[in-house]
Amino acid sequence: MSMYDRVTSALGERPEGISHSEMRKRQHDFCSEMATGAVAIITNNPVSIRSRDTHHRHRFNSYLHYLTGWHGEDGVAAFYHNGDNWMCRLYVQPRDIEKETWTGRRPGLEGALANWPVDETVSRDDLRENLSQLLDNVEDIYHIKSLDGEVDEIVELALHEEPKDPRPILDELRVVKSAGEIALMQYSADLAAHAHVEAMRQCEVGMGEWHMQSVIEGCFLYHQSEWAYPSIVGSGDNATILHYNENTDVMKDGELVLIDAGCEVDGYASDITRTFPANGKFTEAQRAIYELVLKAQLAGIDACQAGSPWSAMHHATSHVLAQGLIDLGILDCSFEEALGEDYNGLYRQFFMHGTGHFLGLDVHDVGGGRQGDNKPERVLSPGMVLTIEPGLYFGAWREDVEIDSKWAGIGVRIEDDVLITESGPVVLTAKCPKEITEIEALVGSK
Ligand SMILES: [Mn+2]
Repeated sequence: MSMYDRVTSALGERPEGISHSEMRKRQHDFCSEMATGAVAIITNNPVSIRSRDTHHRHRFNSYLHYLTGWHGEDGVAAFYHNGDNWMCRLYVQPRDIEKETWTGRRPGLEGALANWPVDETVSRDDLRENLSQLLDNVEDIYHIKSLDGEVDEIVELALHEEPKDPRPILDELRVVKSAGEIALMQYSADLAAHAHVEAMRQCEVGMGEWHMQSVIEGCFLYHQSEWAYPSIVGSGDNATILHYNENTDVMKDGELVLIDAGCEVDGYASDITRTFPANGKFTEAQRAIYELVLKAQLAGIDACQAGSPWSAMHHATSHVLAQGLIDLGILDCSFEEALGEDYNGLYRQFFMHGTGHFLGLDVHDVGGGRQGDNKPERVLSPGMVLTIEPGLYFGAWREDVEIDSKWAGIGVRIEDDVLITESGPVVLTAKCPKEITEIEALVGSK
């Protein structure tokens, strides 16, 4: 059985995408937060040049996707109240056989109206005149700037002041996931979990980091998915570089391999990190660090309780790591010094990132909560999905801190996706093993 078929048979049915009625409810909930005289404009993401006349693969704007499911380039949704109801007007590229021959099919005005949850469609060619008219004498305009230059100009001419930002309203809606969204996120998590399992199975000393990347991303593509963020495959010291994604080194005997990779299903991201020995057997030092990070991760997951403040999970992982670093003799100080007054103590030399982030249509999803966000602390509630991903990094290349040769070159991160429920945390990525015995049995077992 090919690895792709093995993943297929392990996966359940792919869930239906978000229904039109759910998108209509989102539109309703969004518009209800605005005054009836307001107009909200949601644009698509711009295309970006990859080389000369070739573009990067386009990724739809998550807000436009959330409200309308529309992906077409140049798409713009405008929400306005017509006196009786909130209306969703969608500007789309009109049918054009000549252009479609080159760049692909367009649903056009009729197709978009028939098959997307919108009330009206207007040609993008008429945007300037039509949208300007809609905005005439409107004082409350909601608009996200810098995505669509033409819309920016139209809004600027109509308003002469800064538009309101619709994101705070939409982010509050997006941060709590519906049953339909959770089903998609579970599938996304399952696919990424099985892809990681295959990478561990295929791993052999002497293979390239890029081979692991091809296994993981091949599994995504084979199942009509793609990466949610550039895959990180770091072996040896590369595992200690947080956003390493060159993936160009050969995996050597005695090294750890850290893979941080996740996929997208109907826009919903998964985000998994696993760390394993290239040769299938942890050394004593690697095992000690791995066990400590795993202990911290389990404590972090335990702290994902409805009603708990966002920071509880970071505090939980930090306590375990600070004490563990002392117990291993890596930090020679008191627990108070290791942890620091504001969780910025000596342990941060080896754990320099946050414990997690929200997950959804964006891999670092909306809703705040990330360390450094200067907002009131969020309280976890059922339907929220976040990652728990503590790590410890002992880069041999670091000059800022003294690292005993015993630990040099060890980088470990363990990351799962966690759904908050009334009855406690549910690990969506549970199908990806993380116990040492499971990993040692898996690596190289193809
Ligand atoms: Mn993550």
